[in-house]
Amino acid sequence: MSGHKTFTMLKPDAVEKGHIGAILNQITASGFKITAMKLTQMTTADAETFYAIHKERPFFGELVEYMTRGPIVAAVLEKENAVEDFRTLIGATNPEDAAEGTIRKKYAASIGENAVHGSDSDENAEIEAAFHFAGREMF
Ligand code: RTP
Ligand code: MG
Repeated sequence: MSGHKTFTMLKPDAVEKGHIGAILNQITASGFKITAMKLTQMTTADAETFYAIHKERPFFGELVEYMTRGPIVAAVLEKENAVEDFRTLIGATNPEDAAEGTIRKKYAASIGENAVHGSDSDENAEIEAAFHFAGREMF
């Protein structure tokens, strides 16, 4: 059985451009329930840990710079089949490849600055939610 929880971040570019409300509206209109949420800013150490899987990739430095340059919205979302359905809702990593109507197609500027994060597995959803939220902040 697939899990019902995923973790998302509205990345600094989405916050800078004033897209928080529109993106959250699309997420909730698509059937996701928000069970934890905050505006926060990642430190360099936070971003290096969160994206540690990419540390050997050529874009790692840029990714850490980008993810720490301003506030993000971190949130935990619940829905049946949450991880897969949320990845469908946000669209491909590169907005040029993202399906019409997806969040990245509408709000992302480039593969590097792509507006939103979505967990890629049930296991990572749990790890990422616990990275950003204390137990009493998740409902
Ligand atoms: P995310 O983890 O943020 O949900 O994105 P994703 O699964 O779609 O993509 P992933 O391969 O995990 O890459 C993480 C983030 O790194 C940046 N990136 N830049 N310049 C590049 O070629 C490049 N490739 C990836 C993006 O911000 C991507 O979301
Ligand atoms: Mg990823």
